[in-house]
Amino acid sequence: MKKKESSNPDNQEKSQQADEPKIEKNLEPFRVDSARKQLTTDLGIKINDTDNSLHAGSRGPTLLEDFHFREKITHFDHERIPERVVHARGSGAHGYFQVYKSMRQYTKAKFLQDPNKQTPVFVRFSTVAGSRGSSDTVRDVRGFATKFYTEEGIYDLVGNNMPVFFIQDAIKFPDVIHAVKPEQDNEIPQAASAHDTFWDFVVNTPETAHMIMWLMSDRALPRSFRMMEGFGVNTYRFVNEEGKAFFVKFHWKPLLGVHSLVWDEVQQVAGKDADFNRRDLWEAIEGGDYAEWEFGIQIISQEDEFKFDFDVLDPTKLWPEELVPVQRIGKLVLNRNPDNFFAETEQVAFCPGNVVPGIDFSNDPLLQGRLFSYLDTQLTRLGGPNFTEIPINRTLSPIANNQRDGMHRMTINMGKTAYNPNSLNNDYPKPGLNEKEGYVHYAQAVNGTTIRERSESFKDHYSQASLFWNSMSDPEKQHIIKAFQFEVGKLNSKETRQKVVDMFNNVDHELATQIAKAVGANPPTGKPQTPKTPQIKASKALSMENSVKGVKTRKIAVLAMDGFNGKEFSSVKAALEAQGAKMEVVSQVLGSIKSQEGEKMDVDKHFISASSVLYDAVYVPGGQQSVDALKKQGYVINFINQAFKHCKAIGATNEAINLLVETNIENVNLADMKSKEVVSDKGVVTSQTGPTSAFNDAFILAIAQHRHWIREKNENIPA
Ligand code: HDD
Repeated sequence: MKKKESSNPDNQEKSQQADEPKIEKNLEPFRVDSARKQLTTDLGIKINDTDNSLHAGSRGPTLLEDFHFREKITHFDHERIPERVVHARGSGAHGYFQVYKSMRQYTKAKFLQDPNKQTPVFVRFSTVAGSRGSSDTVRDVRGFATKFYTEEGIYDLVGNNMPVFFIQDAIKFPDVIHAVKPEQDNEIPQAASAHDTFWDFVVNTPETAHMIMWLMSDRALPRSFRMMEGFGVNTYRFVNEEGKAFFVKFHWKPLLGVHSLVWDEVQQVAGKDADFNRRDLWEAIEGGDYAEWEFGIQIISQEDEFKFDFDVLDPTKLWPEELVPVQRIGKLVLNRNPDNFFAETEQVAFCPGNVVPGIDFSNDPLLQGRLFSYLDTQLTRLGGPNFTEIPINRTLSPIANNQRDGMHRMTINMGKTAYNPNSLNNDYPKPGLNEKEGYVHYAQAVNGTTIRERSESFKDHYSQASLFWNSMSDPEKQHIIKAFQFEVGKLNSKETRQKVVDMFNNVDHELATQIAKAVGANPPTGKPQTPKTPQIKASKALSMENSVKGVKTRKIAVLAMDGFNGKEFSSVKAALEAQGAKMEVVSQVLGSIKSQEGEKMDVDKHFISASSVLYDAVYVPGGQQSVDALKKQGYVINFINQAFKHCKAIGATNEAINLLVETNIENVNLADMKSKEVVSDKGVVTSQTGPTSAFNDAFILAIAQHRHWIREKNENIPA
């Protein structure tokens, strides 16, 4: 049975238009729906009882001849495949990509030529260090891997949500991963970088400095995959029809802006909802709120290769957008959830080496090593060389070659020959049948002696780490300091703690001083390594404060009990939902509550299962009876305290203002709130007479701010 993009019928028309052309062609023959079918074995034998194995007498031994039992257990015993060695935990979705205008100036890649053409894609987001069952909200890099099913074959863009990487040469990848993964003696800690081996590696590997700054920033705690940037990280080449090449870096820019959670919050979310990011993506797509990004490219001509104060081949460096602007050239839309997690999200296999004509590699030594690793690891994970025949990995283009046999081979290759050159089959499949269409590697002049050596131009490890620091807003800087204080504070080795302080003194003296203060280390005394004079001092594009803001798809909890003011609730709900926000009614028990006007309203979550950390904002409608009941609940006081502590918008109307008085929120003008019509102070928005359009507008504006960091100046909230 064909499943629509979303199970919500309202979205189906939109989805069908958006989804052309599909990879249905690949997936449809394999979809099996068991509705109204009798249970059978894998061999098609109909089965009448799957609850009792075959015994010799109802209390006797089980008989080996019970083929249904044997098959069922055997299949179960072999259900697991090895999890990915990194990026084990992931979530995927289908969609399409569409270019805005032809990119023929830079590349001949066909999927980047025609603005009327939609190329199907499958995207997998992931964390890096944790196992498959680990929590979504951990401090980590996020993977952002896109498979384009182009007319010229599969193109994979295997990126992350941070534009740089820990190391410059792929040969160190096993080292950095062994260091960050749980320690080898006790396999502790899960999905966390806050432990001795990781930081031991860091202090011994100065090239990690820039990436560590990103990892300690809130970029490592995304609010949603839908609110995350993506970066190809490595430098690739575009090659146009004339054979001219350009260096290119790839970007994904989320239309909802880039937004993150806060550290205190993510630790709680990990327990309350380990699937927080996965659920967010799934529910958004099911509800018709498709996830959208613009595709960006940065181009440096080959003639300008040496014009910058960084080496364009160094993957620990970004290309500041102020120096090399990002051109937004197309759009990615994710509009369909997978039908089966294992068949699609788990079995999908990406490789940065999968490119189409018009896209080529640079000599970036990290990229070069990646070209080997992905295929290699997939041979083990997916059981041999035929994993490109697994439906999710199959190209939409015709395949003809002499590759044969192997585990799980599905294709029945016809004829006698499986070699070139051949006369028996007129040399088919013929290489170069159509010269124009074949992949031709860029004709790069290569010259050098065999040597294990890092280029001198790769040796400045601190300038861009400082650039990142200098580009942060004050709250972002404070979060980075706190992240270091937490991570380094977890280290058993005092020596490593000191080395972190000394190393990051090269990035910023104040940063290092603040780390030292919290972790029992000596203040940094060493002279910072003098970075080069940077071409720019700060980059606006690096701070999330400058990102797009809005309330679309934001989740707002409504705290209410019997006797709440139904009119007020309806007014706020209508205003917020008109902007695309989602509201959930949270009350003491599930079922329904009655408004003071006598109308029933369904409760979405009860106090036992809902938590402030799972929402973007909270609204409390008036209604004396409801507010009096809420006041008596420690849960409710804690909910509001936490929302306040995590700097989220809080709205209260009419009698509900008195509930705020019972909480520990501080430094907002409660006196004004009790006496004035509409007050909006540090993200707390109130209206004495119930919601008016002025209240609704102010509350929407407060939610759209994402967070009100100014409140962090006060840390005394007991939540
Ligand atoms: Fe990698 C998976 C991204 C460097 C080796 N990598 C993997 C995935 C992403 C990235 C998103 C998950 C794909 C999926 O969802 O299935 N990796 C990156 C980025 C890098 C990077 C952006 C730096 C630019 N990776 C990197 C290096 C190596 C690898 C230097 C090895 C030399 N990566 C792998 C791997 C994985 C992988 C071991 C594990 C599972 C897989 O490939 O299929 O081959």
